[in-house]
Amino acid sequence: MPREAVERDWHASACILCSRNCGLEVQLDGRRLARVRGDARHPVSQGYLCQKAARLEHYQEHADRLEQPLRRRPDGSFEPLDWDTALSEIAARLVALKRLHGPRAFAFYGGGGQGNHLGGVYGRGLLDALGSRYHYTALAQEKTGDFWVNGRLFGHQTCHVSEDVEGAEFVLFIGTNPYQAHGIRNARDTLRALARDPRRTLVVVDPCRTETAALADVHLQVRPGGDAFLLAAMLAVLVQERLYDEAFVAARTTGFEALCAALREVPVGDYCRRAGIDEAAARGVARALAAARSASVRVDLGLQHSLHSTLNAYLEKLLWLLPGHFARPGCNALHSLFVPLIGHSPDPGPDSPAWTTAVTGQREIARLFPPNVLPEEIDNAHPERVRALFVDSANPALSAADSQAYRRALARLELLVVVDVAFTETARLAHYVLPAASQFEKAEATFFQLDFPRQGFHLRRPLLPARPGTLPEPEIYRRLLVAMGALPARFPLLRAVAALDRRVPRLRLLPVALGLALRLRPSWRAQARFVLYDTLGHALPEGLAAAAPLWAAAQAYARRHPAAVRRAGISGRGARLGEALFRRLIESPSGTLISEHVHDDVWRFVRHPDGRVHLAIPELIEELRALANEPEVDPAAASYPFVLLAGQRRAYNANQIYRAPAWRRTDPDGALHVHPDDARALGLHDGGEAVCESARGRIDVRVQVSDALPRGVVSLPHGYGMDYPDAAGLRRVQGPALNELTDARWRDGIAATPLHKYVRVRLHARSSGSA
Ligand SMILES: Nc1nc2c(c(=O)[nH]1)N[C@H]1C(S)=C(S)[C@@H](COP(=O)(O)OP(=O)(O)OC[C@H]3O[C@@H](n4cnc5c(=O)[nH]c(N)nc54)[C@H](O)[C@@H]3O)O[C@H]1N2
Ligand SMILES: Nc1nc2c(c(=O)[nH]1)N[C@H]1C(S)=C(S)[C@@H](COP(=O)(O)OP(=O)(O)OC[C@H]3O[C@@H](n4cnc5c(=O)[nH]c(N)nc54)[C@H](O)[C@@H]3O)O[C@H]1N2
Ligand code: SF4
Ligand SMILES: [Mo]
Repeated sequence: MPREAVERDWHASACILCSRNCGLEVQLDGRRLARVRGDARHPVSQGYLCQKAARLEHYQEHADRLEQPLRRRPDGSFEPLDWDTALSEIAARLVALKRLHGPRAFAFYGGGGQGNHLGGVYGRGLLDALGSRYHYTALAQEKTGDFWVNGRLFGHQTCHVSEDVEGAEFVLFIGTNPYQAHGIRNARDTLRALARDPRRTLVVVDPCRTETAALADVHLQVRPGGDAFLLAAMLAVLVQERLYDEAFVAARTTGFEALCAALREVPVGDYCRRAGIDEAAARGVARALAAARSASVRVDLGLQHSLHSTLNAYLEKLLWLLPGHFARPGCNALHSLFVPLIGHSPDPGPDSPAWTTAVTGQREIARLFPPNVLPEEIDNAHPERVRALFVDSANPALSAADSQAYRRALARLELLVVVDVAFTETARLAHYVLPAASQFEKAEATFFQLDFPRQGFHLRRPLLPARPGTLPEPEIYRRLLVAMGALPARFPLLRAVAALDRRVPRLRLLPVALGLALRLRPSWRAQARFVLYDTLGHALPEGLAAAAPLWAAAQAYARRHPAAVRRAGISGRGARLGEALFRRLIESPSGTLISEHVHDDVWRFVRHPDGRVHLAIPELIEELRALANEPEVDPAAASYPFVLLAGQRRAYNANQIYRAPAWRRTDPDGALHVHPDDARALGLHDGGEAVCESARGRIDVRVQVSDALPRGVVSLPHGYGMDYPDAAGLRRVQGPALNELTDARWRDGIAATPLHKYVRVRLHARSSGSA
């Protein structure tokens, strides 16, 4: 393309590749995202971008983008069809399935990943219309153990914890590599500032010498899966040496004694040995953490995808709670939620609205269900098995544990519908494939507002019109619900009021009319998002109709946190403050600050009626005690002698969001990292090929020798294994399809989250030509 073709205008948007959703600016060349740079006006990222965002054109335009609805023929091939036919056929099948088998026959998977959460609001409307609670998501393959613990400690599963890495004197990262994975604001700048400052301490607990660990003052190279032992030992040091904050514990918590009794029994030296950590080093870190004026602890998949993951979530939180590093500057805190990504599921019981699944008896946590149980919930003769599944913005055929079980289960469904921008591995198994507009072709936002005390929100405008043949999710689900008879086709009266409001500035009739309509028509209330979309949506600036439900969110948020919203420079009282907040969102193409809390607010976010943190969780105290009887295994002596970390975050992976392999500048094959001594012993060489085999499956891998891992541990990256046409049009798999190696039954006992960081494998060299 000639350079002159590139427009000179920079359009504000956001990166869709990780939970930080940095603000960016884009120059367009026709429909191409020709240039991308950080947006200095974004209130949170302030111009920061990492290397992955520069390549977003490979998401927007590629050979597997979908352009029309597809229906599978009996021979497995697909035929195009028009939207009306597709949606009326799907609607008829859903209605019939519900009549025959009830709401439990239906499940929904996904509804937003690192990017499109606005669309997810509407997808959830389909579940509500069918009366089903089966919402399966990626969040329930990593974070639900953590949410469950929050529910017990703080009284509600929406009590989510944030860190203040930038303000903390002492920072502890356990099982996370923010240098690559981010997850904290402007990660590389934040990490460098931390490493440079001699008054601050960075400790990393990770089996590998990651880029983050290399910057640390102390790196505790824990044995994979050994964290529960290490954390228990460090907590025991706090209790046995009386290093906890007695005043804080007395004034703000309950249950300390029951917990203490278990921690006093912990043999510190023995547990450190089992974790592979020098006892003096572990004691040193526990003491420094307790002595620090402020400390923040941040964890991620290294804890959540490993052995004892729900117990780990508990112990990790105790580590900052006992010394009182909570609700103070530089410490962990709870934060407010502008649009709750998750809900609360009371523990199952006679009066609980929460469901347990029909086949595996899995409990609902935070209103979510874990992908690890879904194959069993489908592939079964149980009368209440899942028979119909919608998958939206997820690719479980590759990204969920146990691809083999998933392929089998998805093939047994009576109805599988996939809503995606790309013709994914999951789409190829569907009865219907519905093409969505991309995240640069519609209004979008993410609900990852997980910061404290300041929160931003970024409502992104469409950069481009949708491709012909595609629709944004709000429109897909609205039309589907209308076809199912679950929603009126139009709201003429309310629309007329909206049009009037739009023509006459300052006239604010719609809120009143809406309130009245929802009161008169209780059946509309459950689908208020669609009512707002189809009425208020028309009164919003061009392209922003999908943002209409944010009006209700803004009202609710302003009502709950008026002082914090006003501190962000938004003025008004009562409903006017909500209006002003909503207007601010609409008028801020680069995003805006929406609230600024004070640290005392955290105590308002605690939801136990007594306002305290409940330190004792009996089920987990029991699991903590049971560590003492856990048999010691020596992986090296077993038939699968290596521990595979199945899913590392690296410079060029980004979940399943990029399909076109050309976006990667390095590591095209997603190499297996292996220690030089192990490589030598196995006859593997750098750049060569190997076979990696678990009890569940085997895959071919490229080898990269690396001394960043300990002996006996190997790693493979997440986000590979998609197939994609090469220059000759032949479909080729790019890199490891990791979940061929994992088994859906390898999961946490409470949350059923996968144990991807502890996959036992064996390796052998693959000579060219060998099978
Ligand atoms: N580049 C890139 N960034 C991403 C993503 C991506 O695909 N690519 N995905 C995004 C998503 S969805 C997520 S959830 C986050 C995840 O972000 P992270 O959890 O930070 O990323 P990982 O590399 O999966 O795992 C973190 C670390 O856990 C360590 N680890 C492995 N086993 C253990 C163990 O037993 N104990 C301890 N303590 N540590 C262990 C690994 O060595 C690794 O360094 O990243 C997000 N950011
Ligand atoms: N073995 C192993 N497996 C893992 C992990 C691991 O570490 N190891 N990590 C797990 C984790 S933490 C996560 S978060 C999951 C992520 O895995 P998934 O839940 O599958 O989520 P993504 O990879 O984000 O899914 C992206 C899908 O959304 C589609 N998409 C993009 N934009 C749009 C849009 O605007 N609309 C619609 N409808 N679709 C869109 C993309 O084309 C793609 O198919 O993977 C999990 N799987
Ligand atoms: S940190 Fe990188 S991948 Fe994450 S949102 Fe920012 S630019 Fe995108
Ligand atoms: Mo994730």
